[in-house]
Amino acid sequence: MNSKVVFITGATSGFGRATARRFAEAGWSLVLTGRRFERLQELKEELQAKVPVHIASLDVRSIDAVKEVVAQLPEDFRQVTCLVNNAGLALAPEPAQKADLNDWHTMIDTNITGLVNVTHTLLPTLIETGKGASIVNIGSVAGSWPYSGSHVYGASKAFVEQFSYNLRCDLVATGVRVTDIAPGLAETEFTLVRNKGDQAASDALYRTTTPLTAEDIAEQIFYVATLPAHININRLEIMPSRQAWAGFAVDRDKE
Ligand code: NDP
Ligand code: 8X3
Repeated sequence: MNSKVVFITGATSGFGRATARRFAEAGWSLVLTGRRFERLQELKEELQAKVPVHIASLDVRSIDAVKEVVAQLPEDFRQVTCLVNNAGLALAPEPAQKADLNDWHTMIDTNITGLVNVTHTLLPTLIETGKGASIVNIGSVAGSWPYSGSHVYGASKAFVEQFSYNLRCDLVATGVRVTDIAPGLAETEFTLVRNKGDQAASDALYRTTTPLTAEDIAEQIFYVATLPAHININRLEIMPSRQAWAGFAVDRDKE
């Protein structure tokens, strides 16, 4: 049995849940966190016959909560080898000038503050694990490519990208690897959350194309975390083959 431990934020849905299943297939012990505890319980029930599973309700925005969850890890789950910083969300799909400031703060608090909270708290453990340890941060194509309605979301993912590179510089002699995984269009609950529960809006985005699946991204996360210890994938940008970049926006006079 593989005794390595993966710590996943946002394991209640989408990429995080698929990642839990992928690492379980390979025999890793799982620390699964997220705010919706019932979903964590369901996932634990599904996977505990295969591997050891520890679940903890966690809102990554609270540093006190993060510290408590890490401090209370049972002995067999303490030596984390891989941290998957996946918890995150987009809100306010409308243009910046129409967006609610609270939504901007929620994205900053979750995608930036939450991610640094968990990273800072687990860094000593990951450094102790050393060679072969990894931090896999979930960024987005929105971190590199601007589009209308991305405002703070894309900017928060640009933070994830640069933070990942900067971490690499500091951790280069520790054996701890850092990767920014930047997915494009992927069908999860992401668009449902972005549109505040509007299932029709979510269905409309994915229905007439072929988006990535949560399992596609979980496979990439597992891949980068299980490469030989001397290899670091710095950034992996993944789009569905039916997605590409749009052109520049140009404001024109009416003729
Ligand atoms: P989902 O909405 O399906 O999953 C998001 C996860 O984040 C949930 O498990 C949710 O758990 C968790 N989460 C949200 N806020 C918090 C919080 N404050 N504390 C702890 N957990 C939280 O979307 P995805 O799986 O698609 O999203 C996962 C990551 O991938 C995000 O960072 C997203 O930005 C990124 N991404 C998504 C893409 C897509 O097209 N789907 C493309 C590129 C990047 P809970 O609500 O239970 O707390
Ligand atoms: C989510 C992908 O294309 O909606 O990060 O910005 S996209």
